[in-house]
Amino acid sequence: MGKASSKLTQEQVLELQRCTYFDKKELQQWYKGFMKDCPSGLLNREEFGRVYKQFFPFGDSSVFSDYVFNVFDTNKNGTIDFKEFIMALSVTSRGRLEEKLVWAFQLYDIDNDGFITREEMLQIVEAIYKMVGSMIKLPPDEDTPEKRVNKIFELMDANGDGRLDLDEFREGSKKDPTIIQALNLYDNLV
Ligand SMILES: [Ca+2]
Ligand SMILES: [Ca+2]
Ligand SMILES: [Ca+2]
Repeated sequence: MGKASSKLTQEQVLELQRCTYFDKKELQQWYKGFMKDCPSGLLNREEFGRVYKQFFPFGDSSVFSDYVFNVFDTNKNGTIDFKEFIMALSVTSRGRLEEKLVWAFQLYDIDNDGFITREEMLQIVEAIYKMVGSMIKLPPDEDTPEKRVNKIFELMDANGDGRLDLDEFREGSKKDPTIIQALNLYDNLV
């Protein structure tokens, strides 16, 4: 890519229309905002954390945003370009349930080996509690990350091997939709 510009080319728009649920106008708007927040066109971990903090000003979102960053950064090169950004936004805000499920699975499967272990789920749930825990009232059987993770595993780990594959995660999420809802962070914005 050449010099960063504040408008997408016709070609870029067409490509992004193919791989997102946004229309031309929305894409240009998001691009403008993205380039304003991030003139280099590449969002690094720290900048991403700062953007995230605006959504959760009262909690500590730093740990969670780090995990989310890893999922946004699909080619794992340490920065998020506009395409990665808008594709993640498209899935998390407008994607079909199945797409959201796969996206959420990637978030929880920190080492990307195709299974969510108890430890991985605990790390993510701890990060979520740090971010929103003080703002919401949790039921007594979920008021610590450990309890929450135990509950999720009881619900989802159908074969009892202590880890969740995508099928178990998919079936379990039908029983407990809050697992996915927790990720719909942009619902009021898009
Ligand atoms: Ca990247
Ligand atoms: Ca894993
Ligand atoms: Ca299992």
